[in-house]
Amino acid sequence: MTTLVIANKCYSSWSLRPWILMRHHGIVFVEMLIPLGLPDTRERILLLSPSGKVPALIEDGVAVWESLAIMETLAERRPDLPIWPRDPAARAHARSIAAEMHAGFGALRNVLPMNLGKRYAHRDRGEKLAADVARVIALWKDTRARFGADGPFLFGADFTAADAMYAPVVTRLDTYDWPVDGATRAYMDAILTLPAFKEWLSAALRETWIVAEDEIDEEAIANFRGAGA
Ligand SMILES: N[C@@H](CCC(=O)N[C@@H](CS)C(=O)NCC(=O)O)C(=O)O
Repeated sequence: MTTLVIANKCYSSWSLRPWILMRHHGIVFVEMLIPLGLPDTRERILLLSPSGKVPALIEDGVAVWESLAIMETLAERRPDLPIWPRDPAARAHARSIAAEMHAGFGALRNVLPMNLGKRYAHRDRGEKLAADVARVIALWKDTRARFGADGPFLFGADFTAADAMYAPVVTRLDTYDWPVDGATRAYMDAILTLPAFKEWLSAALRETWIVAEDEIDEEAIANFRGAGA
């Protein structure tokens, strides 16, 4: 049996990464959602994930935590699926950009928390954030130019672990109305219209939990919660 432990779909960007990869590739799993910010949240997560963080994958009694480790384990156990690109140079590049996301982009993650329920007007939110966003957009363009000719994703036709790693960034640029060029928008739309993403979003918008630390102190220009998708 395969279980994926996740947190709130509206806010948990790390949970979205393996979830969308697994759903897109048709990996059958049981989803266990532990809401963030409740009195028993930490205790419940610790029963399943030694780090006290989600996501965690539990397969045949073995727990794997950290989103990147989960994706590597899924790829190793299901070599038939194109979780990483088949071509060695593309695969090395995919691993590098996935690790870059996993380890970095602190300003992007702190200043623009994932919040699928709201939309905010674009404004200047600091140089560090602007530098992180510029790097992400440059990295997407470079990857697509080198490896993405045969489809809409970073490595072309297949939605890979690298796309899954950056899916929450796509939502952030959308939520915070970041002005982007047409090619970047086309990549974002490929992610935002993916059936697996639409399924996650629809569930996120039906959630009723509010996680205060992921709600920025600013008037939203749209609130989608409660409406479904
Ligand atoms: N580096 C970890 C980050 C995981 C993480 O920070 N998860 C958050 C939810 S998005 C969490 O579990 N928080 C638990 C809590 O705040 O109690 C990964 O890649 O999985």
